[in-house]
Amino acid sequence: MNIIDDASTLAQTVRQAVAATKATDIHTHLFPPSHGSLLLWGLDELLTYHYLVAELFGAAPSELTHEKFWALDKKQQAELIWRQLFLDHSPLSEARQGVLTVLTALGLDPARRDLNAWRAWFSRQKVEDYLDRVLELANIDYLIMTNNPLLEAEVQHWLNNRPCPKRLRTALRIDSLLLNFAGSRAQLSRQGFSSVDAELTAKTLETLRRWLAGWIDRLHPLYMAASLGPDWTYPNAGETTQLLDHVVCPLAAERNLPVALMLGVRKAVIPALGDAGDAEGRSDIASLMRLCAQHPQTKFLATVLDRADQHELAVAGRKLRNLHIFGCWWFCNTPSIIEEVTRMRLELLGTNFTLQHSDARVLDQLIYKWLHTRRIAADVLAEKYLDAHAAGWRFSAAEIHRDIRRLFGGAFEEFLAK
Ligand code: HDL
Ligand code: ZN
Repeated sequence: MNIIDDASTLAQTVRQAVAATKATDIHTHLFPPSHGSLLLWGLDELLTYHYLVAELFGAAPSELTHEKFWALDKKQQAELIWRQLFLDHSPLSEARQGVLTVLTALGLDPARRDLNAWRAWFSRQKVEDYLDRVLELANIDYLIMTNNPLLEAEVQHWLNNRPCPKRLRTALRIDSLLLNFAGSRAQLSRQGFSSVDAELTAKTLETLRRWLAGWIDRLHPLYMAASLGPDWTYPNAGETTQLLDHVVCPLAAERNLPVALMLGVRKAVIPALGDAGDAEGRSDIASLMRLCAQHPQTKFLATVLDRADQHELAVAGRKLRNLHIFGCWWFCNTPSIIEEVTRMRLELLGTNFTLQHSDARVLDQLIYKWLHTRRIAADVLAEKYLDAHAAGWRFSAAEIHRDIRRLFGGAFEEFLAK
């Protein structure tokens, strides 16, 4: 075992390991190329990412109403965003810098400021090959999608057995079931589950277990997931508690599938913004801990949207062996918060957490979301290894690579296999 004796070699080895280690992207909104327009990619999709749509209305003159923006076609929307957020106001936000990082990584010089030249380049890409190229540039071994078994636009592709590359794995997204059971009954009926009463009777709960088990058998998901709001508490007298207790958690335990809970989203606070209209709030981590304790045979993954909840979540991750903490989600996926949260999690959890997921909605974003994360993680990890070195510990390169892989997906895979 070649032990590293000096600090500068140690820091260099850590940085090389962070750059070289394949990451598993455990939460994205990407789709197989065979699922057609569901898979977003290319310049105009990059520029009309809902993060940039939100920023547009903070920069544009008030004459630009939401309605006027949505009346434009995708190309016109992209050009307006380019003008407002890159030319008239400099690209200093994370989402804007992400576009620049992607262009540079693809060999398209952002300083040229030439949308049409870049559009021509993208038009020459074949999506199946481009997918592989992006995964290589982002240094990802495989990614996990978000698959909603109650969304007709998605369901049709799975029922028609459209092909899906092995490097795209599934996750069953069940917000609609947990939060809008009444509104889910029509789609359940269209899938042949018409005997679902409005009330959550024992018979209905059994039917819902059968329906969900059918999707597990069809999609072979790595986990089931739901995003819940700041108002979520557990237990309570509502349907979400009953569905967690009598459908989701028992089935998850039976199939050894984790339940991923993404806490703190305040949905559609500005409906006119579409996907950009969500905000966030504090979550009740005590409810998460009660759920984990109530279902000791079920494994839970969790991430939170509010920066202020991150410490309490990390402490919860120290207490519960069936809870695994992951990612710097959404409004926490910014350099300053990734740095703060990663440092805190290393200090509280060692390597027992998953450092990041991209949450990418546009394929090309994988490049910047992982490049930016690796840049920040390398600095924080080098600091922590140097602290241990200064305290007298000595590392081998193999141990460092082992640790980094754990943080970039290995700990998640160990948790799945538990
Ligand atoms: O609920 C989620 O999975 C969130 O990630 C939302 O999709 C959100 O709109 C998003 O894209 N965040 O990055
Ligand atoms: Zn997401």
